[in-house]
Amino acid sequence: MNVQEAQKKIEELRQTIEKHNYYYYVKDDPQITDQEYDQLIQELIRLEEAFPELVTPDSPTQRVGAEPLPYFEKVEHRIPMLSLSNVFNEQEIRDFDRRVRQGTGADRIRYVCELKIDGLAVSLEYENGVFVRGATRGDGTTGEDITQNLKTIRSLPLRLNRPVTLEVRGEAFMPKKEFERLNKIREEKGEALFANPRNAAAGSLRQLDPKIAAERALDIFLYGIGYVEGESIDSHSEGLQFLEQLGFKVNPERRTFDDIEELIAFVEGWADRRRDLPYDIDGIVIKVDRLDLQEELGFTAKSPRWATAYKFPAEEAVTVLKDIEVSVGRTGAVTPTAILEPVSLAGTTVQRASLHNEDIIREKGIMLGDYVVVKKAGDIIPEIVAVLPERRTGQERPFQMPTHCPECGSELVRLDEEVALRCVNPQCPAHIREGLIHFVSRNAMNIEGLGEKVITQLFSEGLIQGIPDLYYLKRDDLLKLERMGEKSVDNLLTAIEASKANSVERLIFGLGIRFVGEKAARVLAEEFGDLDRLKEATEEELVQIDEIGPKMAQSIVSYFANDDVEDTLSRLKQAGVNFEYKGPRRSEAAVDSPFAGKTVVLTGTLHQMTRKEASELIEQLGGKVTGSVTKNTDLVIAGEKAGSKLDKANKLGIETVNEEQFLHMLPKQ
Ligand code: 3B8
Repeated sequence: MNVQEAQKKIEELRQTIEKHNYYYYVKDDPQITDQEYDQLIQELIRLEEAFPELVTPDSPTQRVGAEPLPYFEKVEHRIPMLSLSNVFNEQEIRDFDRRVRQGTGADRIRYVCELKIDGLAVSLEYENGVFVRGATRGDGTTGEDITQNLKTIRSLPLRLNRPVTLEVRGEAFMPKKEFERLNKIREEKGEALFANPRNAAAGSLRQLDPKIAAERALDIFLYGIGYVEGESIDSHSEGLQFLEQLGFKVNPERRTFDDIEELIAFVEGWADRRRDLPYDIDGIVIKVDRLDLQEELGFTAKSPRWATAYKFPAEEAVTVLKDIEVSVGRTGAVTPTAILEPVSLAGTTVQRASLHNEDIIREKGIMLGDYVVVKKAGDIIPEIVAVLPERRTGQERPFQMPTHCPECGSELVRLDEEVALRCVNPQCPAHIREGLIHFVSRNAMNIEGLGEKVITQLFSEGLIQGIPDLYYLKRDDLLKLERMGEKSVDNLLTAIEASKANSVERLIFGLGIRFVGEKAARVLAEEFGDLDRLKEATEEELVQIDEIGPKMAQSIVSYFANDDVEDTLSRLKQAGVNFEYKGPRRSEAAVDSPFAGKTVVLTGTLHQMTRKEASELIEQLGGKVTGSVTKNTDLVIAGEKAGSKLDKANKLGIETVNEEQFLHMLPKQ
């Protein structure tokens, strides 16, 4: 093969590869297999090795393998890279809209809303359609040249569909999955973990050695044009379409609005839906669509007047770790809890955070007095995700786990393969008290008026020593307690009495058998029908059941083998507590149910019931409810504002129904 032939073949290969790159990484819709793609790359590498003079910087082979840099070159932005002003609530959105209307004299404005990707702002320059330079925002005027690192991002086109010269802006980010993968590897290697995907993305792009970025699957969405030569574009939405046509990855979740009410509904709708996205967003960007109006509005010193960012309530905050409290849970597990300088997080004030166990304290290198990053995951207790060692003063002190139970003084033990330290003294008051709190809790026996406070009070007054004592409480004894009037005592006794009639899955869950959660408790109830039958079950019998594994089976059998448990159960029975399952039995439920044996995913908002209620119904009807859509999913129930899960189901050709259709599938009452 001569140079001319090689040149022609190389050019063909590059175009083919870039095209498939586009389908795979930008469109998320691969047209060839990974092996076929690899073959194309290998062929190109072979040819480029044979004709090194034909290698160009925009060749797909040049995405990785560049040498480490001594430092980053500075880049002056031709047009400053400003940042966005923020708004935090509906009122501030309306205020923004009013300012825009006043500034332009228009009484109705068309806006474009985009997801605000939580990553690192970058600028990309293309000359005649070839990627020549990429930079960070820096201080807005001067950034750093991170071209080598940006080239490793597969969705970033090295060559555009047309030979345009332009500068585009976007957000480089790390998908959540990649972040988890990366942190898992770092954890295994004993390396410091990244606090969140944004830090991980920024950390990767600020490395002088591009091999590090190349090992991490970063991604990029483009959202704006800095400058472009020889194009006439009249609106931001046209601009985004233009970027898409050139081969850039532009976020599909964008919408234009002529009505501010609809815009507000859209923006607020994302506060919850964002959790379903495969990447982090921290808000919604609102932009005036017409470029002439943008120009008319202009900029303040720091940010454009034609755009703003609606920020979701922060789900992460920085605060000081004042102390670590150690408590004993109902399984005897000793758990450390962080006592924090109060800080506002996702709309509430947080003063405590879960530390799970000692290993986490050691892994993250947490010291008393440290600045820490706290995060709210869903609606549950916040947790500490990272320490900020750069903010240490030298006054921080290391934390030592106690060797003895803080409640009963017995020596703590670490059971095989477990991370948690445990107090194994069954008489430990903490143990018993926590077990009682669990027993009465909402998802267990659901005894109203009996919370943590009252249980602690009853316990410390010696009125209850164990679960069955609850059912033998005397009105007169209760009346002697502080802050307990006749009315509350009667209400309490009524609630306790009512709990006797609960279907047995609540009791099974409430007993606090290790590894038996709410779901397993229901399965056991459905399977055995009553507690006396379950008590006699053997391990072999238990592991026959789909949802019951060997660990749980063993735990159940050894629980019922205990003499104290025998006594507890007979006293409960004597008190009149129901031992029977009141729902449809497994074998009956499965008959004729459209959910029997089906794997179902619920997404979006339901109006006739909560997702939890829906999922209980489906399970009673023999279905299995899971959290994510995969090829094993049989049915997706999509409520209002269903997002990526619904998209995925459609893509995979999985049957989907809306809420109304779902209601029709349920048996008539
Ligand atoms: C003007 C427009 C800054 C931004 C902008 O997803 C400006 O538009 C900006 F001065 O920072 N993170 C986006 C995102 C960020 C910005 C933006 N649009 N979608 C983002």
